[in-house]
Amino acid sequence: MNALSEQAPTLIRLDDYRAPAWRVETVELDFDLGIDASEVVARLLLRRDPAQTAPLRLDGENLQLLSIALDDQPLPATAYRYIGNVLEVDGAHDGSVLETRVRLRPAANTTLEGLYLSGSREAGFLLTQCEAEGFRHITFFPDRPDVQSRYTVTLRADHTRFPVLLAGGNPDGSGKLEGGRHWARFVDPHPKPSYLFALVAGRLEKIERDYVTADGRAVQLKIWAEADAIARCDYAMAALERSMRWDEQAYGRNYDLDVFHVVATHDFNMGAMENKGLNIFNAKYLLADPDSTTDDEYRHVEAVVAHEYFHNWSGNRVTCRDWFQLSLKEGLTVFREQSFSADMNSAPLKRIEDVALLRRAQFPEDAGPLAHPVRPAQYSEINNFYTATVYEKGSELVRMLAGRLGREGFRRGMDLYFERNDGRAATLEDFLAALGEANGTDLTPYLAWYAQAGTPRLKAHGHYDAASREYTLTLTQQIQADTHHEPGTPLPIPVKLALFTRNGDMLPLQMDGQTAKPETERIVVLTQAEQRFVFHNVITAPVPSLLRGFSAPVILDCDYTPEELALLLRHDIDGFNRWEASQQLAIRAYENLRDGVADVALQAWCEALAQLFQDDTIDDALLAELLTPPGEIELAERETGIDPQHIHMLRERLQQRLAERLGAMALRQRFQTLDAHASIELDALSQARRRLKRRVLELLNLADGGSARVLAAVQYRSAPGMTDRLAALTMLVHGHAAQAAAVLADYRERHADNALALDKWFAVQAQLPGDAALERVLLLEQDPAFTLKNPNRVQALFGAFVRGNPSGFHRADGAGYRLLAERLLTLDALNPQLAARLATAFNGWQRLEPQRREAARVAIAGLARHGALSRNLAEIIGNVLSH
Ligand code: B3K
Ligand code: ZN
Repeated sequence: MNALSEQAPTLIRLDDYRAPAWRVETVELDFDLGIDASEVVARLLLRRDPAQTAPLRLDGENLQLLSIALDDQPLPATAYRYIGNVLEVDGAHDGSVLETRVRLRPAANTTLEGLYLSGSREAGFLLTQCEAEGFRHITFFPDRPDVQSRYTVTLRADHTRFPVLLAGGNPDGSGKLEGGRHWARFVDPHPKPSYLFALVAGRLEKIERDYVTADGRAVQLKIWAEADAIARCDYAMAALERSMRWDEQAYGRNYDLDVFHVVATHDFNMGAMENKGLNIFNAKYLLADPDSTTDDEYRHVEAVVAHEYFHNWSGNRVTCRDWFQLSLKEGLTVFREQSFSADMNSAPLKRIEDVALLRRAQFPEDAGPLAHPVRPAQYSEINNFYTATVYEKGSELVRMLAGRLGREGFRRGMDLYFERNDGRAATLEDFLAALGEANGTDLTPYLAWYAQAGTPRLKAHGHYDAASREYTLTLTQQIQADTHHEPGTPLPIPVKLALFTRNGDMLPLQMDGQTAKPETERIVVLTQAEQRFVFHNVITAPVPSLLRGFSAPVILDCDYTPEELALLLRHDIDGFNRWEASQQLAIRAYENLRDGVADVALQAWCEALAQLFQDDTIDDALLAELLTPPGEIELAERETGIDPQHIHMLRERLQQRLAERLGAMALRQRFQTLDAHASIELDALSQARRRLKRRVLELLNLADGGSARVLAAVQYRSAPGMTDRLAALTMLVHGHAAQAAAVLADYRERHADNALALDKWFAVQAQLPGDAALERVLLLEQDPAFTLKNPNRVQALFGAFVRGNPSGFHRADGAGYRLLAERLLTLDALNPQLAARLATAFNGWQRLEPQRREAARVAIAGLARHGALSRNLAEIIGNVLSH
């Protein structure tokens, strides 16, 4: 626990931003690496802002200062002060060189921030994680993204223990030293902020590929992993090449160093990190092979490899002025990654997955006590703001802008953005200015989106006048307060729409003042609190298809009848809106069941899907998604007095009604047809078949559990790859099938040496529905393979339980909440970032039904009273409790 955590948390405010008084032009870092102790010498060439008088202050946390010199003169103790994570130095001037030497303790660093050890003392390797503020755990530095410097890094270490030495930048020599030691130097020609610094040292294997960029640079691509994992890196390498080509073609962006290193580690707090020239990945998002990786995971690997690579421009070449601008790089890069994945796979499915994620993760965040604008106004611990809002909603905002400007206009804007801000630390205003200016338009009204928390609500009401053949669509938006709690301004909300006849044909959309031939799809932009849009020559009362492709991240409220939704579900050619119609209809059907009223919507949903189930022109993967109602978290979002176990039960019943309508026989036949193609191929068709097969088996389980279990048991044994095997395992375990114990034991043995596959073994069990989950979690904690020190394992057991299993976590007796509170305390002492992330599972407790709410409150309040929480956990608990 560091000193700061015992003080009252300081709030950092966007409005307090000041340009740095001191910058660092060049940094020379010399590392003498060892597992227990490493020493770092840093030589900083300082530049002073002539307009400011502040003394030189550098950030530094948990550093043991061994020596300090200014302009080659050792400093007397009276000339500097190291107090409260700040080193203040007297006598520095513009052009001074400050040299510090510090000692670090990598093996004792369980926070996985700064310099730390991955794996065991004997076989593991050293690595760094700096974003957001980890560099100050390595050396004294103005550790803020608007200080950009050129880095020269020299690593020295024992040759046998650390045969591979890597840092960001281009290699600049290496050699032998006395005593079995060696050295390697790296020079990065591109000035960068400290959060992009990285090093790796240890025993690693590599795969290599030569790559030539579109502008002719020869680049060596190297992926590094421990010996037992290197055979699982080929897919990532191919994905990297695809990403590099795509960024050249879609954005004209080329890679800019001679080498690009990617390293896999099993000990990582997040998905991956875009350090300049040396990306570091959580193994979960880099390693892949058919025997241990599901289709979904393959797509995640491809997406994360692309995401980190794309950061080289959106993040590294153009970085953020301060951490409030985080979405400038993250929202934009998620958008770029989503576009890439849509191009590589199925675009409508990608859109469905992205919106489903937004609704599952971001909407609840935005609706509860952790809500914050995409550009927050203040924070205590920046690591708590790597949120779904900054990432996913941030991406939606970029998507709206891209849609508004059109393909070419957006590219023109992005070109200007990169050109104008290359090498700079930019703001969201800079981004909107470049996009706007390149298109001769003012995009500043979109800034309002970045300043308000909460999901906007959009109401739509249509009126058809048969006599005048006019259709009037009235759109109304709810106005929310902005960052400063000032009454907000209306947001610009682009609504992509189409009108359908009752036969499912699209109507031409003719609006006032329009001369060109009317299109059948167009975007109208709502800019006021309420607006009417009138369409002429509409020959029949239409059914509107609104917000096509989810053209704005809002909650739409439209007075559709179940028949109208069923019509869109059958006929809409926008894959996303077709799915959306199914989702909306399923919600109504769910409400029919919940309220015990006439089941008109339930009938309409089942009938429409039964019809589509027979339609062999529809894509298998899309069909699988159409057959899936919204998840339990989404359903809960619409309610107050939430009982997650009741929601689970009702959702099961809803699916059972669908399964019965489709019929056990038809489901079995479909399963068999799909199963005849069982393979490990990764092409879209094969993946789509596996996706539908899984869904069909789940439905069959509800219509005829006996035969589904027999099929699942066979599928488990004969599965050619992980997708099918895990689907079968999950079904048997969650259904408490007689075979469950045997398949779990088999899986355990089969994948004992593969940490990522074993994580899934933990997760499947932690997601047992209902009260049974908690006892299983307690049992699994005792498993020799469980450890609180590995974030993936913690997520596999506790993350899956508290965030991926509402009916298991939310027991009526509150035992789930007490367990989480207890484990958070232990975890917080080891890894505050991880503890804080897990604690977000308490979000939304205020909306639980009274008994659960009280149990949750007691558990959270108990945590809050605990004196020594980390700043990370304290901020989350404080926020969760205070609203
Ligand atoms: N930029 C990193 C995330 C860093 C998180 C720091 N707590 C990965 C990414 O978004 O690409
Ligand atoms: Zn990112």
